[in-house]
Amino acid sequence: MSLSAENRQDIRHNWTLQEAQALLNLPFNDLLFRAQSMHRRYFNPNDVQVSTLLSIKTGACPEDCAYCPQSARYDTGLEKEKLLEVQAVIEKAKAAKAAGSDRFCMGAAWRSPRNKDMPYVVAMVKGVKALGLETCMTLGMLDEEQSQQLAKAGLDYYNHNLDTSPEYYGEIITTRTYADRLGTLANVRNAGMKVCSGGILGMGESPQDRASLLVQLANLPQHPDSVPVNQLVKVAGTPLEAEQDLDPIDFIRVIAAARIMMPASRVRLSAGREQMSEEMQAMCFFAGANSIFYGECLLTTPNPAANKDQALLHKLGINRDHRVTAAPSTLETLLTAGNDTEQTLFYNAAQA
Ligand code: SAM
Ligand code: DTB
Ligand code: SF4
Repeated sequence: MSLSAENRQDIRHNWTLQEAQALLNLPFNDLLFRAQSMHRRYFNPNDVQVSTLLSIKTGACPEDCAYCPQSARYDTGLEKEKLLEVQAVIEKAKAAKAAGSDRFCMGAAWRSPRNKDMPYVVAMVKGVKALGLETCMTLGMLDEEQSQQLAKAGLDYYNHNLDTSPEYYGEIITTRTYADRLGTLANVRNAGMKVCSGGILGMGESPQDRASLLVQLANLPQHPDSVPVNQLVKVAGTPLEAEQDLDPIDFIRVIAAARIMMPASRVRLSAGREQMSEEMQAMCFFAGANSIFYGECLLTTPNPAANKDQALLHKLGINRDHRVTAAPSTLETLLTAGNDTEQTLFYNAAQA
């Protein structure tokens, strides 16, 4: 069987809950072996993609997401900030580029952007892109027109997480529905932007909920180009402040299953790294995580210091991937068309 034919079979959109559960329940070594083998067919196993996050509008959000320090409904002591000036955002992006980031992600504590906010966020996208950085935004729900506006401005990625399974969702958020989230993802995709969508683990969900979230993500019309897997950052004042810790082994299992179910997507070891040991992060990279947030702050909570991350990556022999790679959505199109050019886009472990 040719490499392209094998790869075609890897990319599936018909995952069942039983299959996802069976993956998560494999003996740990079997699961990690399968995940690492899949990883090597699509990516250089020693590369991670590095993004920097900036909160462009902080706190006072009307939504009730139970995990979130930025909801106006919970007293988390967070100092709110209105939308930053465009130039201030561009300065932060310059610093991120100088520190070696490939992608600059801008997040706003909004339910959705108001139309009067759009010219400012459009200017931010244009300004950051002009620096030669990939751009990503997460601004809440988007309608078709807002998605078109951002795509036209040159926004590369839009982050909008499904967060958890459809079954557990109502325990976590009541102010927007799962269908709303899927609608935003469709608008983003239809406007031609790359989709970044994942979830949060450790919110009291069951193993079945974790499998069900993975099935939702993998069965989207196209796999998200990036899949952030966040570990809940427990913030005092939020309803989930005292949630029980998730077993690190169960977290790593989800990373591995995500790699197997969405082979060509970047799986991001996202929030929660500050609370993880180096060994746990190393296992996540082995399981197929190949993207991280870099820099001392996520949106409002701490992330490992840059020098600590540099030391960890150095110890593991992991390089930052500075190539702007073809999006998996493009790869999928090529594969479906049976076009041979994918040979040049894949990292071939056999020739490494
Ligand atoms: N307001 C927009 C929205 O919710 O779509 C964008 C910003 S919101 C902070 C982006 C994502 O951050 C959420 O969907 C959630 O997955 C993640 N997040 C927020 N608080 C978190 C926490 N305490 N721990 C882990 N992830 C968190
Ligand atoms: C995502 O999945 N994780 C990032 C990003 N998308 C925007 C956000 C994590 C936020 C963690 C809590 C905070 O710092 O406020
Ligand atoms: Fe608002 Fe986003 Fe936080 Fe939910 S996750 S409360 S929408 S900032």
